[in-house]
Amino acid sequence: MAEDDDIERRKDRDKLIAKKEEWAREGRLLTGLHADPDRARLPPGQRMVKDWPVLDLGVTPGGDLDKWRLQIDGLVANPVIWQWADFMAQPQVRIASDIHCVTGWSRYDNAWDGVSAAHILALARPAADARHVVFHSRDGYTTNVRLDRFAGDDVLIAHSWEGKPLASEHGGPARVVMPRWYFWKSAKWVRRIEFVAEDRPGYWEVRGYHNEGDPWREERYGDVFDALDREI
Ligand SMILES: Nc1nc2c(c(=O)[nH]1)N[C@H]1C(S)=C(S)[C@@H](COP(=O)(O)O)O[C@H]1N2
Ligand SMILES: [Mo]
Repeated sequence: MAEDDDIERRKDRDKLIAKKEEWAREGRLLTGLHADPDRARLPPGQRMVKDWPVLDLGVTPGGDLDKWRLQIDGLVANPVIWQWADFMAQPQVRIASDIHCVTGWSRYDNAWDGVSAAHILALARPAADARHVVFHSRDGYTTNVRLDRFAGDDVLIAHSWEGKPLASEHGGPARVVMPRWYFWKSAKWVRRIEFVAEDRPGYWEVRGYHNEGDPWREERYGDVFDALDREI
């Protein structure tokens, strides 16, 4: 029955979330080593994989391109709402980068196609008091990054991977890619990019993950567990 499936799925999801929170409390995978991203391609405590694992909250939003919108708003001079064709009509970039997931796997050499953060910033023009960015996704997920980090030259909203449309399980039709940070900062199924003055910790950031998420500094987990009580 569909309802039973729903309950099962919710149980699996709650179990996964509880497991990740437990790892955060235990400091799982922490080696205590800090590395230099310019020298060590593989961050401390990571292992390379060849496949591409799927990690999310167990909900895969539908990929109906007619209904797809990307809203870019908040503290910007020029708010934007793109339909799919508008998004695809923007200047396109191809960027290859590595993925580093906080659960311990890294995947090298992923070729992404999409619209660069630099283009989005030039178009939307964040106000002087905009300091942070919040990504909102179709599954209810959110994650936060600093504006100067969103402005990194390796950041894009990707619609393709290895020259093919991004699979829906990996965030297609379009997701954020911010490869310099643990992959939980790369919001799948992004629907809104909001520019804000004050930082606003996202889904995992209020559940024990680090607020910044630098893999080479092993910023896996934060230590603010009262944040769990905070609303998301
Ligand atoms: N919308 C959304 N984005 C998300 C997530 C999610 O649950 N929902 N999970 C994050 C986490 S924890 C990781 S590791 C990566 C996983 O991306 P992948 O499934 O394509 O490997 O997506 C990130 N972006
Ligand atoms: Mo993750």
